[in-house]
Amino acid sequence: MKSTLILGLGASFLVTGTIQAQKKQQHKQQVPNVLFIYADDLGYGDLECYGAKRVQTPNVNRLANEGIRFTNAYATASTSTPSRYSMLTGEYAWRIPGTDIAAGNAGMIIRPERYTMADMFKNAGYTTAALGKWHLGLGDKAGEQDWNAPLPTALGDLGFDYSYIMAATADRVPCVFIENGKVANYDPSAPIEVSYEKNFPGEPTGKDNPELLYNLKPSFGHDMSIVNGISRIGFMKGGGKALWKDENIADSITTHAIDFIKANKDKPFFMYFATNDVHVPRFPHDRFRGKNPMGLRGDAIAQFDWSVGQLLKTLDELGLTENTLIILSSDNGPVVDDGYADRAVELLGEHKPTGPLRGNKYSAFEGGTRIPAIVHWPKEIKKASVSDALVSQIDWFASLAALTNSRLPKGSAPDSYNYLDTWLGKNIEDRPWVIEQALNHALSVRTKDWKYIEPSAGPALMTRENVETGYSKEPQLYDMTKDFEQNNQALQHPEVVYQLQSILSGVREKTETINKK
Ligand code: NG6
Ligand code: CA
Repeated sequence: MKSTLILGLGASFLVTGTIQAQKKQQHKQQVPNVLFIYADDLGYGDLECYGAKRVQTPNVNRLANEGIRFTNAYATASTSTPSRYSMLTGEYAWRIPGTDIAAGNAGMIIRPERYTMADMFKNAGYTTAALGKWHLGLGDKAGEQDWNAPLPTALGDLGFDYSYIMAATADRVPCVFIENGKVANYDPSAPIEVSYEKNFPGEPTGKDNPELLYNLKPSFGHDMSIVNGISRIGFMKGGGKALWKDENIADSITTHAIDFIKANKDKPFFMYFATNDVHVPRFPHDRFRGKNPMGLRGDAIAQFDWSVGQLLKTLDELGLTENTLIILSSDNGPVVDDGYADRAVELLGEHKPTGPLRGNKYSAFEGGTRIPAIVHWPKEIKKASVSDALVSQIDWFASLAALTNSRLPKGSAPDSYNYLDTWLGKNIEDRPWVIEQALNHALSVRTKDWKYIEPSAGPALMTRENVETGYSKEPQLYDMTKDFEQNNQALQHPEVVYQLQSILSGVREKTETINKK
């Protein structure tokens, strides 16, 4: 009797213990939502938490004040398409032809059979979404899309359950949002035609009809079809009600993102939230105008910060902030005049879009690829910090796969390594080297101490953009512990040049690997 009682008690303790353990386990396994906030052309010096003084970014400040702010974080390329390609596939874009700045009618650059970051999240049980700027092509074949029907290949084939995107950039046609592979708000009375070769008869262009440019005029290029009083790259016809108004782009993207978060609040979600800000044409909503001395470029930064704030507010209201991992970054460095007469150069004042870095968007220099990067996850990151660890966006794929306990199919994300602990501030382990790609495909290798830029052809200065490219026929070596790429040390340190060249050729040949899972 006694022994039965003890046995019985023991059993019930055991049962309670198991339930608790299960609950704990479930709790432990409650994976975070992952929200990527990916700005366009936002520079290392464009946010208050990175030293900007002439524009306020309170919402991004909050993320930095509660999370990890990185000072040595890199995009893989100094322009959008290769940078985004690499990030979403975990493979350097320069390995794959056809990954340079895409036209608005490019075919889908990441092919459906490719295992993407979105596939990884989907397989891990997440609901996935892409919002905003896409710039990685749509449909099967360049120039052959029928924009009046569902596209045969779109983001649904890349692991995204939901998408509300711009095909390319705001300065490229078609100027419509595409929702789940179809033009959003489609207007049957105004069928859409797109060409990057020739204009459609009778359609005005920025070049021939500058009087129709009531919102923004180009400073160079961007003189083809006119939509919303702004001329663009490429020709389009039709669109009617579906055409976007530039001043509402941030509102549209943000509203759709909020709707998605609300609809998926009870299950884990992955959202790729890629803003149009602060890319050209910069034409933010009226309510952001005139609050900073830098004109439209400053207003676009403020609008970006507002979008961040709206997402944070939504997460706060739904009680999701604690267990949402937010990664905020940019696809490449900044450029002040990127082809529209928006007075960004004249009104810049003391503001330094790249902070102390040399070069800009397009460059082999640091200004092209070193970007702001902030990681925020209250549940895991209890102490805010600034991390000087050397990190690259190429590693998000493998790092997030580790986070979600995902096993990646053989051959997928070949250039991505798991640096989750560095990203979460658990340590400050550097990547041994980071590879950066310039517009002309010149590659650089950055280690903690040095940066090597391989010789390449091309102008030292892009005159229209006023961008120092860093291209040179001579090998360049910079001591990153001393200054910001001012003194080429290649002749003084041939052994370092040799060492970095070997890393680069090893990465090219795929023989140089990082000894990490
Ligand atoms: C350039 C455009 C520039 C911008 C860039 C792509 C001209 C003269 N310049 O060719 O305005 O659109 O492409 O930027 O057309 S990115 O951030 O999407 O890579
Ligand atoms: Ca960009």
